[in-house]
Amino acid sequence: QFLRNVIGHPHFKSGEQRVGFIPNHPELMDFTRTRDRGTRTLNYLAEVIVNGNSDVKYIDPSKQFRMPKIPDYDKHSAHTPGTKNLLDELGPEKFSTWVREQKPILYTDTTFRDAHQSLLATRVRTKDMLAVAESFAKSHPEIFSMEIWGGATFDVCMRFLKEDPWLRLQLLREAMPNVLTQMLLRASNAVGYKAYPDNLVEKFIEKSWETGVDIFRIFDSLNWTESLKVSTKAVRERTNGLAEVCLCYTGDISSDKHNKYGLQYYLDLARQIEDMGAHILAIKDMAGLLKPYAATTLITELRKAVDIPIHLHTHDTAGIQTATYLKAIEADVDIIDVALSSMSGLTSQPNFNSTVAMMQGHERETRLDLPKLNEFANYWEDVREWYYPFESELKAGTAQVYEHEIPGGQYSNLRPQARGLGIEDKFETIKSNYQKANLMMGDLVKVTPSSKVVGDMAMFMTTNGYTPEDILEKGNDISFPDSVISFFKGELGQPHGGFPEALRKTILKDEPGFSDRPNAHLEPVDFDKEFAEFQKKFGDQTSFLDFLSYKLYPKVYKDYHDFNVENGEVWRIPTLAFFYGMNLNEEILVELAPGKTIIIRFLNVTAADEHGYRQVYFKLNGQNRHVEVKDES
Ligand code: 3PY
Ligand code: ZN
Repeated sequence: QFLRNVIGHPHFKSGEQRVGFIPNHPELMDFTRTRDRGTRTLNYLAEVIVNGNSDVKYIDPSKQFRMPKIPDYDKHSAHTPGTKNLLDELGPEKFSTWVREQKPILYTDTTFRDAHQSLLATRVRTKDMLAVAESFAKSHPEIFSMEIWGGATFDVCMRFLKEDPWLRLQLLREAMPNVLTQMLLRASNAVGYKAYPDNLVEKFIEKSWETGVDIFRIFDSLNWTESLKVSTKAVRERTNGLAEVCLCYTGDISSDKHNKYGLQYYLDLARQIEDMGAHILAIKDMAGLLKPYAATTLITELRKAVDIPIHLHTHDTAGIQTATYLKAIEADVDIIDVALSSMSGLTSQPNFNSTVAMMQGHERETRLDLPKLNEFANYWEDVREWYYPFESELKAGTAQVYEHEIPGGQYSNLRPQARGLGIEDKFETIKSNYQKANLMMGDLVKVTPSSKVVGDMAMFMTTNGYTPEDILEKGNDISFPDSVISFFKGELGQPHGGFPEALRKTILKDEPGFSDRPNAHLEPVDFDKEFAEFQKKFGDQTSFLDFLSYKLYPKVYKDYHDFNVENGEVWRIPTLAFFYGMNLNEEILVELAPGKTIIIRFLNVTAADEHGYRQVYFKLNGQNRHVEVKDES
C-alpha cells in the first residue's frame, strides 16, 4: 500500500507538478482515506476496549490462554515439491490418471476450511492459519491438498472477521506453493446462497484460479446436473486446475426405508459427472450419513461405474466415520478428507492424526511424520481456545443424525440459532420438524443452500406450532419464509423427482415458478461498465477482486469496505486483541506490512464524560496517543 493522495503521487514527489494537475485529480486530495494505518489500528482497538467486538456475545473472565507453539521449520529452505508441482508439470488430465495410479491413500486436510466452519462457526482468522501454513507445507509435502477457501468462509471473512477473502487465498497460496489448494464452490450459487449470473460465476472461477485455487470442489445443493455443468466447464476452459465434481450423499443406501436415493441413483449421477468432464469425483457426505458397510457398497460400485479418482468427504457427527474411511480405503477410494485432531470429530471431519496411526502397517499406508503432525494438532488445540465464544456446545457424537440428516455445519449452528429466536427450549422439536419439513418438501438433498430452506421451514413450523398438515390445510393464509418461497419458485434449481405440486401451489399462491436454470433468468454482468461504476463509488484503490466480492455480497462488501476505511486491515491484529480488546498495560505487536511492525501498549481508559465519550490512552512505538470513543453501553 502506498500513499494514494497527492503527497504520495510520483509527480508531487519529483516536484514535477503542472497547472491543472490537482483539479484533474480530485481523488488525490482525499486525505481521509490514507489516515495512517497505526491510527486506524488504534481506532479499532479503542472501540473494542470500550464497546467490545459485536460478534462476541459473551466473555468468560476466568478464561486463561496458553501460548501456541508453531512447529519448527527452516524458514530459508525451499519447499519440497508436492502435488502442486506435479499438477503444473502434468496438467489436469494426466494428473488425474496419476492419482488413480497411487496405491497409498491420499489425504486432504480441511483444518483451514470445513473443520472450523463446522466447529467454530467459520471464525478462524487468516493470521492464525498463516502462522503455521509455511511450516505445515514444508513439514508435510506428501499431503494431497489443503482445503483453504470457499463455502461459508468468503461471506464470514467480510461479514464478521472484516477480512478480505481474496487476500487470505493469496497469502495461504504463497505460504504453501508446493501442495494443491482446494476450495468449495456451490456451483451456480458460487460462494453465496442464491443463483448468480453465469458470467459472474465463470469470472469468479477464473479469478479464484489466478489468485491461488487448484482444485474446485463443485456441488449443487440439489445434485442438479444442469447447474454443475456450467461451473465444471468454466474450470476446464478457464483454468489449469482440477474440476472435482460432487455427488452429495443423503439417505442410506443400505436401508430399504430410504428408497428415493438408492445405489442406482448415485451410479447414474456419477456417470453423468464423469461425462461432463470432471477430473475427480467427490462423494460429499455433508451430514455424515455414509455408514461403513454402505461405503463398501458405494465405493465398490462407483469404482466399476467411473474411471476418474474418487475423493470421499464426510462429517463425523455420528462418531463412526473413521470406520467408514477404513471400509472406503479397502474398497479403493483414492482420497479422504481429514482434519488435524484438535480440530476434528463431531460435526467436523474425522481425525487426521489418528487415521494416519490407524493406517500404519496397512498396505495402503501413506508415510507421514506423525509426531510432527501431532505438533500441528497441539498448535490448534491452543489456538482453538481463543475462539471459545464460537464453539458449538456439542459434546458427543449422535446417532440421531440418521433421522434428521442435518449437515455438520448447520447442525453445530442450530442451537445458537434457536437461542437467537428464543426457542432453544424446543430444540428437540426443531430437529424433528427438520425431518418433517424435509419429507414434506419431497425428501431433498440437504446442503447449503437447500439445507437452509429446510432449516428455515423447521424454525418457522416450531415458532408457529405448525404441523405438516397445518401447512397444507392453512397454507393459503400463511406467509412463508423467503427462502422457502424462492426454493419453490425454482430459484435453487430442480430437485430430484420434482416438487411436491400441492405444496408448491400452496406456497407460491399465484406466483409462477420455473423449471429451467434460474441463472438463465438473470442479466449477465457488464464487467467493464459495472467495474467502472464500482470504482467510482468505492474509490480507485479498490480492485477487480473487490468488485467480485461486491457482486456476490453487495451489502456485506459495502459494510466491510466502510469498516476498513475507519479501522484499516484488522486481520493483522492478534486474535485475542481482535475479539476481546486489551488488558491494561498489555503490549501487542502488529505487523502493518512486511518489516513494518508497531508496538502498542494500552495505558488507560477514562470513565464516560457527560456526552458518553471515553478517552482511551495508548503508547504507539513509545509515543503517547489517545482515541475518543462513544460508550454505547
Ligand atoms: C458449504 O457450502 O459451505 C458447505 O460446507 C456445505 O457442506
Ligand atoms: Zn463438509
